Amino acid sequence: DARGRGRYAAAMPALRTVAAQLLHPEKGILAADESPKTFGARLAGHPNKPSLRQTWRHILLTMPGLEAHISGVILHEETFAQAADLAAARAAGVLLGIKLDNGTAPMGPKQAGELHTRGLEGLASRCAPFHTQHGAAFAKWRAVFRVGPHTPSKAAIRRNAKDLASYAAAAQKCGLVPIIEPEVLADGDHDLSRATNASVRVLRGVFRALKKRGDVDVGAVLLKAAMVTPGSSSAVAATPEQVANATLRVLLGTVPRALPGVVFLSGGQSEELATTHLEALGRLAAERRAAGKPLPWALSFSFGRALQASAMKQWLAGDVPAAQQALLGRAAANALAQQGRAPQDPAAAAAAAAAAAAAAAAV
Ligand code: 5MM
Repeated sequence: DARGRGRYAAAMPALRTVAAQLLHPEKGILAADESPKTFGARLAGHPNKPSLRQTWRHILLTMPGLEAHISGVILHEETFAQAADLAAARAAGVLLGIKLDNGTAPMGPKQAGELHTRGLEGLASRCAPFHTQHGAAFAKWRAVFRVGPHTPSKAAIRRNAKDLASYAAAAQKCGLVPIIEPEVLADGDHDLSRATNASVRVLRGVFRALKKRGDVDVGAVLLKAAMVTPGSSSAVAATPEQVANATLRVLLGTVPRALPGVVFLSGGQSEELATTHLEALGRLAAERRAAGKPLPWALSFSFGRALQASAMKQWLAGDVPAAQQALLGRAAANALAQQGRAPQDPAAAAAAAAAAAAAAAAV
């Protein structure tokens, strides 16, 4: 009813407060919004049944201790049918996010191989109930860009940037903090400088489109970005320091100071490598702070695969407590990494052990 619908809206803090909550210095965002197809690709041959996806999301949302290092969970629309699980996460203080994009489609013959993101049609009315009826606090929209000799093209950047900005405006009007995710893919054999160049062009386009609209509060938007790395099949590797330096240079040259935070996706990196890269970024941020030149925005993580991979493996092998410990362990390690602290630190190791013990005691 109308009173029920208004309840969450009235209880929900202002958008900038939600953004700050998501950017808690010791927490990050869990991306558990895989579409059914993507989820199937993670199942190592297990049949991709809705009940299986439901069980996994139940495990995630009701995990004891999740809130220690997870500020919010991004969910696919199908999980919003799991009212009790959503309520459990909310009660633990974990914010809920809704993936509002409807996946990608080809741009057209002139931009062969390039994609745009679907879902703008009817978005204004589609997004409202997630906030008013289900208590979602934030949203996500992902666009993808392939790096190649002629891509990302100007047309692909223009189209996706404009659509990301339209989505951001619609989400804020619905009472949701928009996470904009213009993902520069790691697929390919390009080097670090080509990745840098593509990332700069994409992010410039996105923030230009947001500015041009004029109706988006950038102070209540989060950027979900790929770390700037050589392509996953590149012959030349980069050190974590090179990745962190390139990533930070790109962000400093493109992201407005008013934006509260940048959260990184893992983009197919292993759990360990994603954490190592995040730690190098955290160290650079800490060095700048110590030198009196702090970054204008918070840095955090919004990993999908790099938080869930080991945990899913344990779950599929039938060991739910081990799955919980794996996920909480990754979250704890990344929470330290974003502050530039290594899990090998004695204090860090103690914190991770305590988290694992708490998880074991709770199951
Ligand atoms: C978790 O997967 C998200 C949804 O992907 P599809 O729409 O392709 O099913 C995806 O947007 C994800 O949040 C990001 O790619 C980050 O995940 P990774 O695994 O790269 O950290």
